[in-house]
Amino acid sequence: MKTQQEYEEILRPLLSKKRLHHSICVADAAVRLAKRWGADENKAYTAGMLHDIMKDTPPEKQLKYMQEFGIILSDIQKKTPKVWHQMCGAGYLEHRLHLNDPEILDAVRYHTTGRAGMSLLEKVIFTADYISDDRDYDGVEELREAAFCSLEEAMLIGLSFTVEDLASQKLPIAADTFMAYNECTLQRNGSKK
Ligand code: DGI
Ligand code: FE
Ligand code: FE
Repeated sequence: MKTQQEYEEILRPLLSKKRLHHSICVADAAVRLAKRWGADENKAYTAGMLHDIMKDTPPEKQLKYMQEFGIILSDIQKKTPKVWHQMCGAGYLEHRLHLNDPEILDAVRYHTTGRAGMSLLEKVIFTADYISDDRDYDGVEELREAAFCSLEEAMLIGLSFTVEDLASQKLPIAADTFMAYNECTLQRNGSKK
């Protein structure tokens, strides 16, 4: 486990000031959620700090990295470049920074899309990214409150928001996003019966 300063030194050459600030805010939210829901606080901090490590890397360079790391894109994935930074980020952490904790790598790998069967740490990072202090969108307060009442309910609100937003722009939606969304709705309806 590195200190905040050490993580900042890793991230500073790769991220804009704003994105570095976002990463610090997500790490902070992730630790608060980890405390609330009993996830590993150190892993939550690390994954939160590093989750967007490839976000400011140009798409062409991300493609090169993914080739180097042996990441093969599906046809839909090829058409969703905004999602690449999650896979490329996990690959970069593993192959360039030699971070080998599979839980942290998966939390980064699915932080944008989510997926079915997410681990607690994956849910914590996914949700922290929506509620971090730097976020300011309509409904963020509602999501912040929800996240401390039910992580799954907060995820469903976040996923619905993302699916609606993408569909309104007629953008392709990642298969994992739908799988995560469906699982959240099914669990919720199941628990109501
Ligand atoms: O990296 P952040 O901005 O902190 O947040 P993020 O990793 O959730 O990325 C959000 C961006 O990714 C936003 O521009 C919407 C886009 N995105 C998320 N899921 C999908 C997607 N874009 C497409 N086309 N399809 C998706 O399923
Ligand atoms: Fe991201
Ligand atoms: Fe983020």
